[in-house]
Amino acid sequence: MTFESYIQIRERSEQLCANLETEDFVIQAAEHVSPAKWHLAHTSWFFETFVLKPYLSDYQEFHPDFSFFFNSYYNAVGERTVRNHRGLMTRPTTEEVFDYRGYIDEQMKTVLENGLTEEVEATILLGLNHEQQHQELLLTDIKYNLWQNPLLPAVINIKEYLKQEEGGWIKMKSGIYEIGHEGEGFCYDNECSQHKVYLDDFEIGSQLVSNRMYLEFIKAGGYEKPDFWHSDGWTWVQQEAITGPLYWIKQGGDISCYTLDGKKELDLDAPLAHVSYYEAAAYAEWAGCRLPTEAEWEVANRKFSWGNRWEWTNSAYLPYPRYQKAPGAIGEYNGKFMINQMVLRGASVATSPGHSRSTYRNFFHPQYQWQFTGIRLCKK
Ligand code: AVJ
Ligand code: FE
Repeated sequence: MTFESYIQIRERSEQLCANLETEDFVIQAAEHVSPAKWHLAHTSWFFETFVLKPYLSDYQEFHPDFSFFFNSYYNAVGERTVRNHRGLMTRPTTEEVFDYRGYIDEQMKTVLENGLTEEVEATILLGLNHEQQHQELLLTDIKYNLWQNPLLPAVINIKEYLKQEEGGWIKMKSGIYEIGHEGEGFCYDNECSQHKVYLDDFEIGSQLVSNRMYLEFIKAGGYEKPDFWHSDGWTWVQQEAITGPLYWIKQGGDISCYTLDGKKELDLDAPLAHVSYYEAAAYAEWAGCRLPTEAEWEVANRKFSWGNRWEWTNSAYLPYPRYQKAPGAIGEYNGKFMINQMVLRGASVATSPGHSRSTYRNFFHPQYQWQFTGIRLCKK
């Protein structure tokens, strides 16, 4: 690995924020999102904590309190800021966070140019993949934070609603398949070990559910009766007064939506985005279908390449056979979240280039709508 390949990924995080004003960097509109400033600092903290401190002799930390401020959830690293207080940190300033990034990159240059052991190289690679995950979170969190603003500002030129061709069904044969990662190239620990699964015959949609299709569900009273919903899903709809996907703006008969590129007319033929697992499951039930399992998705995806929305699967986020956590703090990266969350497959318009793959397992709690999440159906 070279400093050039490192800095290219690091710079992208800053490029995504190029049109933000200082005030935009600071707010945190909900506990599950973070301020842009926090993402920029936390990804630097990752390199400081897991590469610079252990491997660079005489490393001087940038600031003695940053380990506390920018630790996300690593108990083995120590105490940290309460999650829903991230937006209350007006200091360090945004400028200081950019200085922190510069300092970390300078120090990383020394590490990268000194020649790397396999162990350090693997940790840096994890750090870069971590940075890319946070690049997607930066986008989704900026969107959520600025959505609170009545001006509905345009801040990033991303086309969120790409057209897709009309769909059909792909027939898949029953049999024993292998899923999970094996061999060369980076993967997260949660993609291992590769293992066999038996799949019955199934049919999976060649395209994602469109806004138009989802609108039919709403018009049919999908949000007004419990029939199609899980119990938890229906409780969520009622408690949160949910009437549709996040970011839809209904005015009279017209529907527009908020995007990172500002308010746009909703393109009915584009793939639906910003639904929770509960909505995905209810829609599938209403349509007389079901969601694919993650194994079905992975096997079908090998022949096609999907990656416009994160697709909710019907699989709980659980360890694969022979799953092993890394020793120490890094072991907290994925494994401890294997409870109460659902697996999403694919990639989205906000995923960093080259970051996903057919074995990639994303995961979120079932009520969240703020990622670029969509629906692919399987026949019952
Ligand atoms: C895989 C997207 C659920 O949001 O916490 C960031 C990514 N892991 N830092 C998350 C992640 C560590 C993770 N998701
Ligand atoms: Fe993180």
